[in-house]
Amino acid sequence: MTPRSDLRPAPGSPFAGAEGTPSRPSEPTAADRLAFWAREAGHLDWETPWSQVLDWTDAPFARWFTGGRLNVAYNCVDRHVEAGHGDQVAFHWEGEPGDTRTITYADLKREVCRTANALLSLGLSAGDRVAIQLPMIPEAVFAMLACARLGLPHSVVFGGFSPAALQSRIEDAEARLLITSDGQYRRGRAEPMKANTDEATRHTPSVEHVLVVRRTGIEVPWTEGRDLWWHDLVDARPDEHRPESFDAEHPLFILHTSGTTGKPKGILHTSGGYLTQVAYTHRTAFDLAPDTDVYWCTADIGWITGHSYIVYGPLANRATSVMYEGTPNTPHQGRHFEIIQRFGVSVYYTAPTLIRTFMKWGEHIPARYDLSSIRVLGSVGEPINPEAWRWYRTHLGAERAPVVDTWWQTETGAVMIAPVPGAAPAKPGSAQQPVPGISAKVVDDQGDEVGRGESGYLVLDQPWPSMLRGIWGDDERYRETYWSRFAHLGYYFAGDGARYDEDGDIWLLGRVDDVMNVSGHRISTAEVESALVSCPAVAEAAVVGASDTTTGQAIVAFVILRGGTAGSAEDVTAALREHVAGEIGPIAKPRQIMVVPELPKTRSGKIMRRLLRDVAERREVGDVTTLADASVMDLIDAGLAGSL
Ligand code: 6R9
Repeated sequence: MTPRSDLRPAPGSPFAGAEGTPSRPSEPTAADRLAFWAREAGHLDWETPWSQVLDWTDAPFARWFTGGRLNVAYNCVDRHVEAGHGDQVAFHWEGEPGDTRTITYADLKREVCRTANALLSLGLSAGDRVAIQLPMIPEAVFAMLACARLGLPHSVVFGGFSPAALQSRIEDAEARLLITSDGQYRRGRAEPMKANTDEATRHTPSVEHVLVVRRTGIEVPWTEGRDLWWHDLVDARPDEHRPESFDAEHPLFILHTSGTTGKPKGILHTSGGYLTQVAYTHRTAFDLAPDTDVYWCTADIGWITGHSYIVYGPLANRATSVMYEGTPNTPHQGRHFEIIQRFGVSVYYTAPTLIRTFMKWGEHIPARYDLSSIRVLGSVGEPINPEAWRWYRTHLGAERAPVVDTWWQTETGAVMIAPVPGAAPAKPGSAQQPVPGISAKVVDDQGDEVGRGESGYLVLDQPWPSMLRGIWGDDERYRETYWSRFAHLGYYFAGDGARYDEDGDIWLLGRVDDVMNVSGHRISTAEVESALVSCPAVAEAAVVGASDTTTGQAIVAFVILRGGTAGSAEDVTAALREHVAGEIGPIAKPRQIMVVPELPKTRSGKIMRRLLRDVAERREVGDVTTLADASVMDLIDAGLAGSL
């Protein structure tokens, strides 16, 4: 089917009248950009063509490919089978204990259809939300695609999140169904999962059923009538299901991410524009050849990278992927390299924190394996330091594979800034340029573009197809968080600092807000602070992200204890670390907790994290003149002397 595209800008859109008047001679016009995206959307199969590429009249609420209808799961699965690729492997899956499953596109279609039929039998209908907390097992992909097939927005929750974190996500989405497993393998052990999800669902009346995959065979608590085994419900269902089409703007999923306040934001993504951009960026950033490449993205499905670059992008492009369940050092530190060798992985996409961990383990480990299949290396999650970039290229890429540093966010849905592999001259540590179709700028406080060699804020000055459509249930927070900083210019503010180099290439400098980046995971200082103060022993808490050679940033907390707290400082801080892990999840456990008598505050009562960061990073403390009481830092110093 040939999609029809209407490239006229909507009345009132900032693009109206923009044709032919690029602000710089080398910049594409808005009409060029829309034509570009229309062509990319044409790679998908639409049941009904769109009538307009972009409707930005209700900015910042975008509508892409308006009037178009498609089925996301059909595009990721069925159409490849119909085109004769049913026997192609979609996933080489490997479990942590070493069990494997090979899933072809024909297998995937059968599994997704069965799962969809099972969800229908539970009375779910388009628009109902489904929460998913699963390990990295194939059923996670079947579940997501079955939801997409039926128009049920999914809300995937990382397997390492605590019951409380799961509960708040289920409540926010008002999910009717939770899909989980009995347990999960972590570092060689079968850990419970259902027991944790039961704790979360004790307080979530919206959940009518819990569908449980048997993964480890461990004992589980069971609620008759509510809980259902996957193998009982799904396996017996018919493996045919006719997909129905949905509006291009039908919600595809909600994914919660940390913001500057304690409450995670439910980032909303929709169907047509999202799939267009994830497929396009996956194909071009990794130079994907679907017939010959074996692609492996090491992210967890609970993060946006897993959604866009394990599930939707690769499957839309008919990629053959590797999916691995476990940790990289189980049972030994060469596990990833062994997998690369076994499956002949040609495109490997991971995070700088893992590269730095590999560096720590030593280059003799990858040297034991045949990694010659590797053709392209990708990086995501945080700025990649040049040392890690070089190590990655040398020890995994044999000095010839391009390293593609991809900058993007949960909110952007897909890659936004990345070098074109093989085409751009390599610059260790720089994401370089917005990908074709995307416009990004580095601006100063006023929103004026900074010059070469200068730093400022990263903004996206034009809408893009996979942009978030809002924060679930909170339009005001959406406007406030992303669009208020440069409201007069209509720019999206990403929350990251960046710099142009002398060639005009972009270097990312990390977050400029109170969001920390620990091993590529976003955690807000406020989230950890509220977890700490929820403990009765803590009177006040301040949290900062301090630089860490492995995890990028590490969480360092400063706490004031209530009078009469029993136990030694070590016992108290150890208990507090566990408390935070219990409230949020082990990823949020502070590396260090320091007990202090006071916290540095401005006269208006704002905690000066900058000074605490100096302490945490063992630097000379900076300017203290705006402190209400400048002697506080001396007090903190005196109290900590010897403890650092
Ligand atoms: C995809 C993902 C987004 C934040 C983002 C930025 C940081 C991600 C980066 C990068 C520098 C890169 N970030 N990729 N910083 N270079 N290549 O990670 O999404 O979890 O939402 O995090 O991560 O600070 O703002 P998300």
